Amino acid sequence: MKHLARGVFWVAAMMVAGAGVVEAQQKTLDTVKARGQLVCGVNVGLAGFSAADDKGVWSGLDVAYCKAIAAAVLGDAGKVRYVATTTKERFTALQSRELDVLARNTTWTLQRDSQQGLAFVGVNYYDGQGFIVKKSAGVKTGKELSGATVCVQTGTTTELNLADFFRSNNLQYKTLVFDKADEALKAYQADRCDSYTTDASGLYSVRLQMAKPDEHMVLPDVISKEPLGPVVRQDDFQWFTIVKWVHFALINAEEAGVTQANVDQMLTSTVPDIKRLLGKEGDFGKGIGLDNEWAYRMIKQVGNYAEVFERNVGAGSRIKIDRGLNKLWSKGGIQYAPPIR
Ligand SMILES: N[C@@H](CCC(=O)N[C@@H](CS)C(=O)NCC(=O)O)C(=O)O
Repeated sequence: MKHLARGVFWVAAMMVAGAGVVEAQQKTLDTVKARGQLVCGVNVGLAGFSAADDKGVWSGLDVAYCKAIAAAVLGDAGKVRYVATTTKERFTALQSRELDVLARNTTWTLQRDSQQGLAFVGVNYYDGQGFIVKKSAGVKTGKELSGATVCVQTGTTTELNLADFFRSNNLQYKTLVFDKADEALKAYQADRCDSYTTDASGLYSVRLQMAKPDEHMVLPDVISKEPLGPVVRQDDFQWFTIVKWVHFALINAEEAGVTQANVDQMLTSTVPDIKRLLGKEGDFGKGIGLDNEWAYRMIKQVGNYAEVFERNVGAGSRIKIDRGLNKLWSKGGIQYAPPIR
């Protein structure tokens, strides 16, 4: 009897808890829809990833993810409010619900994915940490930086990897730590440090902003894995799934050859993968609380992953980063998305 009573109590408690979970799960989608706008946390300014022009118009690979989510969820890639976040502020801004999603060159690590109430949805850019030095210093590899002073930004994986690299190679070094990237860069350019270190993508991006880019070089060493990707809160599984599948659909669209330019013709495609992607077969939006045209809208308004990459950081951009690891798995890279079915 006692067991039965305990069992009934347990089931009732689970139902209450369950109701709470359902409520929390739907909250972000409902909030975004009611607001009519997605609030997307981005970098304060990292050309190619997220930067605002003099008219306040944002662009970049991470910004394209904000737009893709808005197109999928609200039907309009323009319905985004961008919140510039520094490395230090980014996680608190998301935890305190100031943001719906953080799309900001942020490295997926175990600590961030578990102990901060946050969850990474995937990797929109596979990166690794590098060093930039003045060519005049004659340094050719990371190990030759023994005894160097390195400028680095606080609150980053960069700072931690730097310590690992020098310690594991038994090299002496000093750091100058800054709150903001531009302060660190200024110090490097003013010769207060011998090298500036961050994600390689960041180095290519900031090199272009330097007075004389040709006087600096990125060393060949890649000292860490920096899988960068969008982040949401852990307490909303539905929203997590939506943002995750926005990312997967961008990759699947590239794989299927569906582009911003041909997406309308593709609506009549007989290829099953394309039919499912564009909502012409099946009911795949339903499971994530959307309609079946969510991916069509996203591709129509933003493009597929290749287009987003090339336009912002690849061949069609000023930065001209090689796709490298970010090529599709079928083309020698590691970008891979589960199928829509
Ligand atoms: N991926 C690394 C580094 C990300 C990062 O914030 N990098 C710097 C340098 S590229 C940055 O974006 N700084 C902009 C700022 O906050 O001023 C991480 O997640 O910790």
